[in-house]
Amino acid sequence: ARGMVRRPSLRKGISLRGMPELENVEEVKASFNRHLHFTVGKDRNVATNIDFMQAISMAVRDQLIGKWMRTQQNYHETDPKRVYYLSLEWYMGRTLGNAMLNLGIQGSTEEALNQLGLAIDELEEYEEDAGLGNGGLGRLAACFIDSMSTVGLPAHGYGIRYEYGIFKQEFVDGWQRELPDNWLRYGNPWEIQRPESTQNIRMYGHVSNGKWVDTKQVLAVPYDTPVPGYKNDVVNTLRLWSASAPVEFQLDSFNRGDYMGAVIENNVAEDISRVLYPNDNFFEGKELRLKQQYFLVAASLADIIRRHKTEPSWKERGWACFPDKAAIQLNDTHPSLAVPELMRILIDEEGKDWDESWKITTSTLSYTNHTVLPEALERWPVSLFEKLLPRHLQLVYEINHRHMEAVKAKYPGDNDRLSRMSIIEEGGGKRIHMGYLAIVGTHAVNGVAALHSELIKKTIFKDFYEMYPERFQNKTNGITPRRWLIKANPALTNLIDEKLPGEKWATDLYELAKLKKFADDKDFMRSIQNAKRENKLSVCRLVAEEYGIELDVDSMFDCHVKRIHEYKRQLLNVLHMITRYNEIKANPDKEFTPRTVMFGGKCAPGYEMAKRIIKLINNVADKCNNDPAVSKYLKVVYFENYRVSLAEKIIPAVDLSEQISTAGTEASGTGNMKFMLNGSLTIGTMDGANVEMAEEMGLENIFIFGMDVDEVHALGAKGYNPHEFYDNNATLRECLDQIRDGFWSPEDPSMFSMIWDTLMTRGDQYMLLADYQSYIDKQREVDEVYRDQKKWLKMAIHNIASIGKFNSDRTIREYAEEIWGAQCRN
Ligand code: B1H
Ligand code: IMP
Repeated sequence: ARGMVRRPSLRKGISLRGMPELENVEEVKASFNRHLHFTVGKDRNVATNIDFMQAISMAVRDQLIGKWMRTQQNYHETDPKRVYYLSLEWYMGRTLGNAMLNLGIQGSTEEALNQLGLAIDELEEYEEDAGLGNGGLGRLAACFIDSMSTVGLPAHGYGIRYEYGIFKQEFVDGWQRELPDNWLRYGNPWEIQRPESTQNIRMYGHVSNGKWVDTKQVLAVPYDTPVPGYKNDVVNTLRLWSASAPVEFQLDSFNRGDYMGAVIENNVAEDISRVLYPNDNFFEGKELRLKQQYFLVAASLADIIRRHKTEPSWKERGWACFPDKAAIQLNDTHPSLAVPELMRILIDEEGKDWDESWKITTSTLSYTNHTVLPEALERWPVSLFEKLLPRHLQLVYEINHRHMEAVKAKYPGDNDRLSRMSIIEEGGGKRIHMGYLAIVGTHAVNGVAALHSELIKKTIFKDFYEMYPERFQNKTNGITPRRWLIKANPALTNLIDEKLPGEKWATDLYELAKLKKFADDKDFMRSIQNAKRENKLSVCRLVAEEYGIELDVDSMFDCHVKRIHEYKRQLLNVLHMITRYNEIKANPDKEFTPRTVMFGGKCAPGYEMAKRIIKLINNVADKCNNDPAVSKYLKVVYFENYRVSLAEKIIPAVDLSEQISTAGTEASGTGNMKFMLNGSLTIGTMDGANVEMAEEMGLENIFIFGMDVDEVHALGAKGYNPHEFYDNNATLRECLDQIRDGFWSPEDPSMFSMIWDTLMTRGDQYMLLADYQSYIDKQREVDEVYRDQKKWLKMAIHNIASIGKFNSDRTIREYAEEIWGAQCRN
C-alpha cells in the first residue's frame, strides 16, 4: 500500500466542489478580468499575485451580493426574531476559499483561472488571515456565524475591526518574537464600509442631576462582511466597528488655533480599534481594553435598536416587542457592559422605569461562560469604571443593591452568602465581578461542554446556581465541517462523498455514523490510510521548504497545537519527549516506533513562564533533530506562527492529537474536535469536550489517561506534593534534573530553573507530575497500536463516524431553540 500516492483528481468530489459549468466558467473569467482591469487597475503584464487574488475575490464577492441583499430585504419584510452575537474576538481566517465552497463555485472558479493560466489554490495563499482572535473563543464565534447562516437563522455578528490582529510569531534563537499583524495593508476585498450607519459613542464625563454630561465622543464606523450559508442562498452580516475621531473631538485645540496638534490628537480616539489584546484565558485590566468593550457594546446596541425601530412590530408595540424580536448573546463577559448600557438607554433615553427596563434587559440578553480559571475572570476596578463610565457605575450599584435585597429575601440572615454574592467585591480596592453581573442581568447562562457546565454550577457560580437554577444550561461547542473537513481535507472528503453520495452529511454530520459499517472494510481502510498519507506528504513538503527538516512520512505525526498556557500542559508533552530521548540514548540497539512530535501556538507577550516553555521545546527539537541516533525515532517540529490557515494544513495530516490539560481546566476545547473529524486519534484527559468525544466514540477508540476532575480535587484537598512523584520515579527525576541542570540549555545552564521551580512547588496548580507516569504508559500503548495499522485505522474510522455531535450546526440549533427562541429556517 505504501509508495506512490495518487494526487486527488479534479473530477472527484465534484458534487461538493460544484460542477464547472461552461456558463459559470465564462462568467467568472469575465468578472475576474473586469475587476483586474477596473477595480485593481492593472493589466496582466504588471499584476502581482496579490492583485490576482484581489480580483478573483471581488469576482466571487459579486456572486454573494445579490443573495446578501435579498436575505436582508427578506428579514426586513418578514420581521423574524433576530439573533445578535456580540464578541470581542472573531477569528475568521481566510474568506475566499470558504466563500467559494459555500457558494458551490470552487469547480467553476478553479477551471476559469486554469484557463487563464492561474492556479486558485496558489492565489488563496496570498490572502491574509483575519486574525481578530486569540484562540478557541474567537474561532468559536467564527464557526458559529458560519453555522447560523447555514441553518438559516436571521443572525448578525458584531465585533471590532482591529487594525492589527493577533501578532505574527517569529522565533529568534528559539525565543518567541512578536511582530505587528498589519492585515489590512493591501486592503480587504471582503469588507464594505458603511459610513452612513456611523454611531456616536460617549465616554468619561460625570453625572450631574442624573444626567451623564461633559462626555468625550468617538465615532464607531461599521464595516460589513457577508457571511454565506452552505449552498442555501442565505447571506448574513458580520458588522465590525472601527473607531474614528469626530470633528468635535479636539474642539478645544481647534479653538485655541492648534490645528496640527488637534488633528494629530485624533490618534487617541482611533487607538480604540487599533489592536487586539493578545491574551488567551487571562484578564488584563487596562483602560484601553475597557474602552474597547464599551465601544463594541454601545455601537452594537445602538445599531440593533435603530434597526428594530424601523420594523412594523415596533410601530405596533414599541419596546414591548423588543425581547420577542431580538436575542443578544454575550460571548463571555467581555461584552457584559451590555447589561448596564441597555439599562441606561431604556431609563435615560427612553424614559422607562426600572422594572420595565430590567425586564426588557434580562429577557433579551444571555451569557456564555468559557472558563473557570480565576486569572481569566473579569473584575474591573470600580475606580476605572468611575472615570470612564460614571453613569454605568451608578446603574451597576443600583443593580447590585436590588440583587442584594433579593438575596436577603431568599436567605434571611445569611450574611456570608450576601457578601459572597455581591457584584461589587470589597477589600483591596473595590472591583466589579463581571461574571456575577452577567448572570444577574440575563435570563440564561451556559457553559461550553457538559463537564464545564456542571463545574460552574458547583464552583465559581455555586451560589448563583442555588438561587437561579433555571438559568443554567449547557451548550456543548462544535466546529463547522465546511472549513474543517470539506475545505481543509479534500482527500478525506472525496472518500466520504463516495460512500455517502448526496452530500447530506455536509450539514448533518450524524450521517457519518453510516461509515461505521466500513470500519473493517479492507478497501476503505486502505483508502483512509492513503488519504492520511497524502496529507502527511503535503506537510512533509511544507516542513522541508520552511525549516529544511526532512520528515519520515511513515512516522507517527503527534501534534500539540494550541495557545501556550500552563494549564494546557505543553510541559507534560516535553517530559514525554525527554523521556523518549533518554530511553533511545540508553538503548542504542533497541527499535522504537518512529514519531514526529509537532507543536504550534503563540503565548501572550508578557507571559514569562510560557516564553520559557517555547524556548525549551525549541531546544529539545534542536537536540533531537541533530542527533542521528535519536532523530531516526524522534523528530520535533515547532511550527512558527500557528493560525487558522496553518491549522487547516496541519490538522488533516495528524495521526495523534494531544489534549492533555489538567482535568477541570479546559472548558471545552475545539481543536480536539477538528482532529477527530480528520481521522486523528486522541490522547487526552477527561477534560472539557474530551469527555463527550469519548462517550460518542467509546473508550476503546480514544487514549484516556490521568486524573479525572474528582481525583484532581481530591488530590488538591489532600495536598499535592511533587516530591512524592520526583522521589519515587527515576525516569521522571532524570528529566527534571536535566531541565534544572542545563542539559537542555548548555548555552545558559540556569535558563530553565524557573520551569523546575514551578513544577516542584506544592503550589503547581496543574499537578503535572501527578499525571506523568499515566501519560507515559498511555503513550507506550499508543506506540503499540500504531504498529498495528489495521487496528489504528479501524479506530480512526470510528472517530470520524462518531463526530456528529460536534458539528457547530447542532450547537447553534440548540442555542436557537433553548436560549434564543429563534427559528432556524433551514
Ligand atoms: C476560552 C477564553 C478567553 N475561554 C479571556 N476563555 C480572554 C478568556 O482576552 N481575554 O481576556 C480571551 C479568551 N478563551 C476558550 O474558549 C476555552 O479555553 C476553551 O476551552 C473553549 O473551547 C473556547 C471556546 O468555548
Ligand atoms: P439593516 O438591517 O437596517 O442594517 O439594513 C440592512 C438591509 O435590510 C438593508 O440594506 C435593506 O436591504 C434592508 N432594509 C432595512 N430597512 C429597510 C427599509 O426600510 N426598507 C427596505 N429595506 C430595508
